[in-house]
Amino acid sequence: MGFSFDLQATDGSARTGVINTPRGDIRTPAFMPVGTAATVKAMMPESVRETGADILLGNTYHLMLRPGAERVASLGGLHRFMNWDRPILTDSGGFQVMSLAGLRKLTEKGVTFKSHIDGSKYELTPERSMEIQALLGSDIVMCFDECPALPATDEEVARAMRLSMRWAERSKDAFGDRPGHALFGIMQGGVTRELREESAKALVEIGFDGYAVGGLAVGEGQEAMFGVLDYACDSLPKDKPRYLMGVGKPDDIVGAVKRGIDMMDCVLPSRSGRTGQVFTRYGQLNIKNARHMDDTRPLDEACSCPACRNYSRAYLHHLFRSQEILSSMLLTWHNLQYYQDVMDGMRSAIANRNFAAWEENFHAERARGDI
Ligand code: PRF
Ligand code: ZN
Repeated sequence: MGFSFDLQATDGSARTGVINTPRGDIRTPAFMPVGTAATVKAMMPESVRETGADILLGNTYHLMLRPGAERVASLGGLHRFMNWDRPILTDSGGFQVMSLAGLRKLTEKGVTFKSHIDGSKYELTPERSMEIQALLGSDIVMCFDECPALPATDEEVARAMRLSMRWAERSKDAFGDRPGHALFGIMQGGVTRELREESAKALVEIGFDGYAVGGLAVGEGQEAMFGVLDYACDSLPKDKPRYLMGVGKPDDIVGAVKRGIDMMDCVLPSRSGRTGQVFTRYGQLNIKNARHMDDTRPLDEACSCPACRNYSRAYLHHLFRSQEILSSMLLTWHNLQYYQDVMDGMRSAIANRNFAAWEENFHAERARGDI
């Protein structure tokens, strides 16, 4: 059995379907929890699965530095290493090099950089990124690209996009033919329509199993991001999954799905869980706040997660204030559950063709605010 995408229903531009892989199905629209260092921080993989996640994201950059891609391969691959046997998508490394590594040098060939862990020197090229992602055993491999930080000049955005398109071609050649594994191209081009369309055309010409929209959520703001998505999705093939990289807050995700996005990933639910930020249907709260000190209610009485089924806000407040490890575990679980429940709600709404009503209720509940 190979890799395929079945589009099952659409409602306006929103889509629902299933990506079939040898490691299991991915229901779309899908949210991918981030497991950067071969773990979704503070969560056991079976708990991540219990929230409803069908797929995780892993990172080439972090795993090549520690513990090393060759080591993961010799230990049986990333799935076995971290005890997650369902699909894993890996990012290609370039974006993380630009945001995390020291002393970077970018050439036509690739990027050289110093590790943020011990300062030692590494090189990443499209070819090495494909090799690392194969060593990890990634199910969905991302092309090696360059994402410029915004704001940037049009010339700079165009240069990075055209380099990324040449790297996309090299990525495809290096990826080769790997039945059951997919390679996704990454669109760049900032917030400039002509550059986005040039990028989409170049990627479609090369031909990929799926298409990512990169270069967004890098400081341009939600309105500008939605503005790009309004036309970017139309320039991509209807029969292939579309992945918006590194997005986002709950309302970003809903707006992206409304505009035709099928997959997303973000550290927000897991990272926020560790800083006491909690996402609920009625908006965000910070469990650190003194008003939760004597509150016997759960975070959300409708949530099925263990934080909500078994514990009061008062207890969660106490755990956070005491810097107990269980605080990170419970709040991360709850946030991931909330994100997966939003995805589940959208999938059902699109299948029933009442996405507009679902979206209206989503915004109305958040506007209520008294949490
Ligand atoms: N490229 C890659 N990874 C990414 C991005 C990108 O543009 C983004 C942008 N939001 C997040 N992660 N390869
Ligand atoms: Zn909960």
